[in-house]
Amino acid sequence: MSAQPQVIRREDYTAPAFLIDKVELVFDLDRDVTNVKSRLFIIANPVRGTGAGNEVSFDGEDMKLVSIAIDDRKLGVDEYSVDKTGLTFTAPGETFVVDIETQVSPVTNTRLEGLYVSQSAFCTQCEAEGFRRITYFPDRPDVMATFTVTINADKATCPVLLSNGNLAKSGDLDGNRHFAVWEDPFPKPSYLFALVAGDLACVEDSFKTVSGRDVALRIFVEHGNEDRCDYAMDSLKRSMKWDEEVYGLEYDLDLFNIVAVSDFNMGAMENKSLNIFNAKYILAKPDTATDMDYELIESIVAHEYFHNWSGNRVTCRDWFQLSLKEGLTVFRDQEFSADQRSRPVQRIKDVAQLRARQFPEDGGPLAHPVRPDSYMEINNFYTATVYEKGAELIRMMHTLLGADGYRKGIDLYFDRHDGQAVTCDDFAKAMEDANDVDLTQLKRWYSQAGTPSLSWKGDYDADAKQFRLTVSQKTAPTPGQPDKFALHMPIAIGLLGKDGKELVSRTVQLTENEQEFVFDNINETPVVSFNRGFSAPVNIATQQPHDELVFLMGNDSDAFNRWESAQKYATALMLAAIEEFEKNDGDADGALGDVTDFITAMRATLQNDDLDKAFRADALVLPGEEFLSEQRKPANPEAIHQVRNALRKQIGTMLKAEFADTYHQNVSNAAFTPDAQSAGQRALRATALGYLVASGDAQFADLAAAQYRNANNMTDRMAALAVLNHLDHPGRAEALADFEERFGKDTVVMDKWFGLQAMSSRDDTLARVKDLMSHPSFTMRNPNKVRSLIGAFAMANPRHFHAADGSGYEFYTDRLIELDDINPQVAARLCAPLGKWAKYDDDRAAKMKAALDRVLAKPEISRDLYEIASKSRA
Ligand code: 0A1
Ligand code: ZN
Repeated sequence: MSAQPQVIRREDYTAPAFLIDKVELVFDLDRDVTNVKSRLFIIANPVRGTGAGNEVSFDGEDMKLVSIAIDDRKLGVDEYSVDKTGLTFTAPGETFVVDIETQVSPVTNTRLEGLYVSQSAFCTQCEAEGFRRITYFPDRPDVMATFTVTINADKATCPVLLSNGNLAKSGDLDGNRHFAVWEDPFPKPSYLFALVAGDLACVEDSFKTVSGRDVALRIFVEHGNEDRCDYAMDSLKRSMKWDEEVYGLEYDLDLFNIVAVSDFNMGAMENKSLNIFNAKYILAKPDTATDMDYELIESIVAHEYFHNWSGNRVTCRDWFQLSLKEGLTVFRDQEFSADQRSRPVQRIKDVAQLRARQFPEDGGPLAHPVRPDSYMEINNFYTATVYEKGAELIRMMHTLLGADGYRKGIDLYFDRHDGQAVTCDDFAKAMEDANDVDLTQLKRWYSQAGTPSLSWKGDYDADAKQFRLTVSQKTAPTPGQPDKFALHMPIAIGLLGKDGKELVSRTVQLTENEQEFVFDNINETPVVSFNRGFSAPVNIATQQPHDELVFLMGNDSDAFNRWESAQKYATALMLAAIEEFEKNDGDADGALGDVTDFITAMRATLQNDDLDKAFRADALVLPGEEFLSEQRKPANPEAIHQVRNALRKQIGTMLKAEFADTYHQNVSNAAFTPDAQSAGQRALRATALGYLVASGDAQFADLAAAQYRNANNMTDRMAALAVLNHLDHPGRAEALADFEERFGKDTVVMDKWFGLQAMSSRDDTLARVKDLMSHPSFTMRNPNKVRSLIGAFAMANPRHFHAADGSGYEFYTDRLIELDDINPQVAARLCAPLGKWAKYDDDRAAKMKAALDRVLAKPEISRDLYEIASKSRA
């Protein structure tokens, strides 16, 4: 990068000057030089009044222009201009045909945007702006066209040729080549274009839609992985059915293809009728995938499928509207999972994820609204804010309008906008019009960044039998937004009597900075269960007394708040102890003091057979080190690590007998099934094992080693290895060696092995991570490998990443600089942890800032990494 990248602003949006009716593409596939011919049927955009003499401007990067012709006349070099970002020429009229021939090099494409090679197959990734790396084109989502795609390729290495839509024709060509022609009848933006060609195995099934059409379902994987597609296929069929039942949305083509590839920047991609997946979110069988993997597969398969309507049939006008499709689709996949599994457990997971990923983003230098106002590189805005906070916004609309009102709004949205590229305002307008409501204030969630903090105070008037609840909200300034407005948020409230009976369950609408809510006919001082189900995505500043938290842990009818009360209690204990630890110079046990009451409450949860096992497993997990760091300023990673471990040790010691019972009672001899109930049983047993080992009693480390050896599924195997991972026990080395031997050839499974070692709290971790970089299975070119070894070290090993001598930062910075030349998108995503410098002590902050300076000084830094590093440094 030479000059500073240009900032793109939402307010500068203008409609495209020219539209494209039809695109015809012909690919001559070759690993080194692929030839792409593109024929574009262009029409002036009536809203712009363009025509002859106006400039036509196409995006294009990193390719060779072979020729351009207009209406079958080849242009001379003085009739167009081409530079590093695109191609311009003058329109001959209001409608015309352009032929463009380009050449690209798939095998050297390490950015994995555009057309590239993964293992031996060709594949594409075009969201957000990858299509411009294939051919010159108005690469923006509000230009929608029908595509006809011809693929010519070598028959032996590419027997499978796929693109969007329906297969129209196929046949042989000279020179051992063959071709296929695909036609997609639905107009789509270029970001939804996809092509795959390679020697892939296919697993087939079918689905009958509600109106009786048969849809062929195919999953393409590398040969040898055919037996790992069952769960993805089953998830796909359940998603199709759920969308018909809950949203009234039916699939619209006769074919739905999924391809799993090993090299992929993100989780998966919703290309029309040809979803491309990171293989890790498709492949699963009991001895290679954990329960968590199964869960993720189910939700990501659903997410991509749901995009067929929320994203593809109705898409985004511009990339500032990204949450229009992503927030809505995340909400849809969360609700799907809640319906397939346990609703409270799903909500707990979603909230834990929001807190771990989105809240820190919203409170740091990269904070941005759900609908951002500007960007340098759009790839940097596929964030937890756009996705997960965006989903919370939709969830609040759902809460406000009720299930029926929400559905009316959804129906109107799809009726009104089918086939269009629209905005978040259009979505909200459909919700308003269908329900005759005004969502002006709720819409502020689209534009205002930062996590609101709520405080509340209860006041009981025994004479009037009235309970008054005063609630106030405040949002701290974020970069570029010093002043904040009051937001509208639904707050679900429960009031409980002393005997645990629910006196009131009501959702109030908070719209003011401070507001009072009055509850009548209350006969006793109630205990407040606030923000049930996390009805608003906020922080709660008010600390409830410990005895009330214990009461809620045992009595709240809202399962989410039972969990939440345990988290709050544990957080309060640990934060107090961390402060004490810093004063008493490192005695974590002394700092914790007497934690018997808390542990007694944990015992009650553990032994409450009325609660499902998955819930109990979650409720027994202490808030993580990253979460605790967020609550402390400066955060002391060593203190946090020691205190949390000390509390785990005390829980393990005090509840040793109970955990041992739980462990032994939950052995299952049945064959592995991935259903939620069996998974819950395994999770509870794993939690018990974790605490038993944390007690420090050596027999339990032996137990973990035995569990590893005897495991007949990956979930139990990983649970054992996860606890052994931090120990000096000989079982650790044995298990790691065994794992490598068993799964060494399996790239998806080996990611777990790399990740574990990067997350170990052992003293030799950094040295080990450095060694592992030269392991034959490791490569900086594979994003999964980079994330599991390098990313996990920074994001899931605060103790070593933040080592006081700066060794963690130094190692990490070297990797970011190295990676930027290979894959800028992934490098930029990994840069965020260095941006948290303001949370740490002066010494660490100085080292982190120096690391960012070093990143910024890199010659030829990418736009992606520059944006994140410069904003983080500010
Ligand atoms: N739209 C996809 C995610 C995705 C986004 C960007 C990508 O490359 C920059 C790739 C995939 C989804 O939400 O699943
Ligand atoms: Zn998505």
